Amino acid sequence: MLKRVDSIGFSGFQEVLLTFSLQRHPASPILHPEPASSWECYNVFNPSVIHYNALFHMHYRAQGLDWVSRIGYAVSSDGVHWNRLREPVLEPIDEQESRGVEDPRVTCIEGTFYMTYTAYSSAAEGRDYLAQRQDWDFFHDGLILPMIARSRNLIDWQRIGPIVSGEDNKDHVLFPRKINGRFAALHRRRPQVWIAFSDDMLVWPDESMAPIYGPRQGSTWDNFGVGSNGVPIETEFGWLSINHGYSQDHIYHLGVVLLDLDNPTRVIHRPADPIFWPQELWELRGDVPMVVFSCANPVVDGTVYVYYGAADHVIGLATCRLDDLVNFARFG
Ligand code: BMA
Repeated sequence: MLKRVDSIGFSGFQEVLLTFSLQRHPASPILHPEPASSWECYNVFNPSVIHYNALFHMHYRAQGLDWVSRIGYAVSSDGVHWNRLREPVLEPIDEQESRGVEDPRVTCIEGTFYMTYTAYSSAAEGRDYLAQRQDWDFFHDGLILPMIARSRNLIDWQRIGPIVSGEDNKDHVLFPRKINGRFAALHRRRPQVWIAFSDDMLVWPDESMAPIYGPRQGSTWDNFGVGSNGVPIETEFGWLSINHGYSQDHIYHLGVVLLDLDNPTRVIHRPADPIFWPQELWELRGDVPMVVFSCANPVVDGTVYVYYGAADHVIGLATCRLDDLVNFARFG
């Protein structure tokens, strides 16, 4: 369906997409659990993918016999067919990660790769902290930390530390460049998506943090929870940020929001409708049903590749033209 809108200047009218949805790649799901592996035999999901040196590089969350999440690595020339390493590239190293390292999001900033990931702990103080929280509505019984690690080669990772600690915070993702001279990250401080800034990636002062947007009352799909997905895409019209949302039914949908380039706390536009939701059997059923959860949206030759965990069990790919997504983000 097309909508006519006034365009800026004297160029008259332009037609833009009013409704929009990502298109599943016919090869999806593109990555399955590996039955012969102890650490990735149950689930592979929620991958990061970047396009670097003409190759697609995937870091994905995997669970095997011990149900602890680890991060595996795979590489591809076409973004569809993958060769994976036999061993994980990131595994828990201490108590604060004892239940797993989850949901990687990788970006390259000034020649260094950075991965944000969630550390999941079974620490007693975490349980105490959560037990005090009357509004804690989820299944976690441990403490989570929004971590950052860095790498020169995408394989060896050194931990930098968390953006914040002692709170329910995750879905953090770095912008691909500094904004006004500082590193910038989106993160989820329930129930809203926030921004944070840092001079050195180590310290993210609380004074620099600000809420941007949250669940929408009246919405049928994101009135209960929201969070950011992959690395924001820089466009001439603003930062295009794909996000996820759900309502009480816990069906995950993907949406999009356009943020101001210089001041990303300012929402330029946030279309009311989602751009993707579970429909295929392997999205509707799995380890956690009715979930499409994305941590990656690399743009290659004008196409946005949205990689996502489906039902926390396999990895799917859906695509669109960047121009179409930008139009939807501006006018949808
Ligand atoms: C979120 C995250 C994701 C997961 C999703 C659905 O809270 O933990 O890792 O895919 O729930 O289970």
